[in-house]
Amino acid sequence: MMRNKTKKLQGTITVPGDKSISHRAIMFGSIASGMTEVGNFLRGADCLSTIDCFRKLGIQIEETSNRIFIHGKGLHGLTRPNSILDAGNSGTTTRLISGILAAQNFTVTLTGDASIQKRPMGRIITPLSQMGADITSINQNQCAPLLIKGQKLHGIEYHSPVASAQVKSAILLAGLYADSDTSVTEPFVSRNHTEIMLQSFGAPITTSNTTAKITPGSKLSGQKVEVPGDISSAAYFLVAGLITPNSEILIQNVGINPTRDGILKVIKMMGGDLKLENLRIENGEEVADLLVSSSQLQGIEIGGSLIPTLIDEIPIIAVMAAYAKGRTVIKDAAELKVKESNRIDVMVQNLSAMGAHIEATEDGMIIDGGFPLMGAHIESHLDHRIAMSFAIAGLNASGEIQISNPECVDVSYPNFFKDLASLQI
Ligand code: SPQ
Repeated sequence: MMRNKTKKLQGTITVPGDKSISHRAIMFGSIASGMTEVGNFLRGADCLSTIDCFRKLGIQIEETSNRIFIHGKGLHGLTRPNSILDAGNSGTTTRLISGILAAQNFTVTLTGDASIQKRPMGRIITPLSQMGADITSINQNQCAPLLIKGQKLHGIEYHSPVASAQVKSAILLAGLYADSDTSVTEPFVSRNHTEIMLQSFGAPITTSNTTAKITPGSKLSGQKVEVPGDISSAAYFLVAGLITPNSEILIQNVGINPTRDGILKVIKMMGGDLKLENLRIENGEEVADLLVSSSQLQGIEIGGSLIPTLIDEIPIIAVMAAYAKGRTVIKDAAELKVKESNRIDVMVQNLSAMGAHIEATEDGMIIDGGFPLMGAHIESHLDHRIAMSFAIAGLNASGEIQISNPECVDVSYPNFFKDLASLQI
């Protein structure tokens, strides 16, 4: 079936709360003493998995429409769950909670869906074991399900081979329980929400260049956390506004933490018309309203320290590159292979099906932009970021896009399709 291209997108939207920050608020609130109140919490499937795990660990968590109240029981208040902990589709839940569970005085089994059971957990098992943790991959493949027998931990100085906030956070959380300081040094700085929020809960954390260090021994105190909008969710509308003719979109209340704002830099490098308005700081996190208008974009090269600041935006950046003039090269992004899907292969398969000129490389992709895109059947591989990226790619294609399992967007953005429709006037 043929379908007309979108003529224009116009309007103001507010994207849901940041997924990374929402997870952390539940986790840190649970192991803090006293009440933590979380506003603008992301009620997406991943963050609900985190709530479910901590309820099973004995924490009372109340939910109103978008506020969450966590009755924290302190660092040593978690209790042995009566069943397996299920992290669903969430890598963040699996890896961060492992750091906490490694130090408890009970044993748990932690698992997740089929995708989680394929994602690498050796990257946390190795450093946590160096701290004295007892973690076994039940299928002996360095993936979940994991059997975690809580132990007394000691501090380490860990040099991580990957820039990963999940690895860093798992180690820092275990470090809260260790008998001496723990530090993590990364090749490049990854998102620093754990450092910012743990500090506001009262944990002594210091950072210097690519190293974060935690000193154990202090208790955490419950806080009021207001979660900013998720820049990873805003990215779809930023690109939609840039690649659709006659468009202007204002996205309100977006977190623009410098360890997450690579997408904004890339848009500027590609010549996109993007303005940041109403800049402010909330709970130590930078926040702004973002205004984008239709733009003629140019291909660019992306790699190095920029990559961790936009790792989850690479699928939508690839879409933007397919609509830009000239060549875009994305390198140093091999981490994409171990996300909810292999995001290099899946982007190349699906964008090629639409007629884009794209090839996979060892650590990224090369896109020659500016060729007309057409409708195609898109395989989401149940990956929320793939489904959302192709909903945007389809706006300016001739012909219809059919995305398999589009409901997988629920992981990070349950109202995505409704919000997109609201801009199509
Ligand atoms: O939680 P999950 O499934 O790993 O989610 C993803 C995503 O696209 O939403 C990755 F697939 O985001 C990660 C991100 O890639 C969330 C995250 C965090 O909150 O700490 C950090 C990044 O992962 P990593 O492995 O680089 O630390």
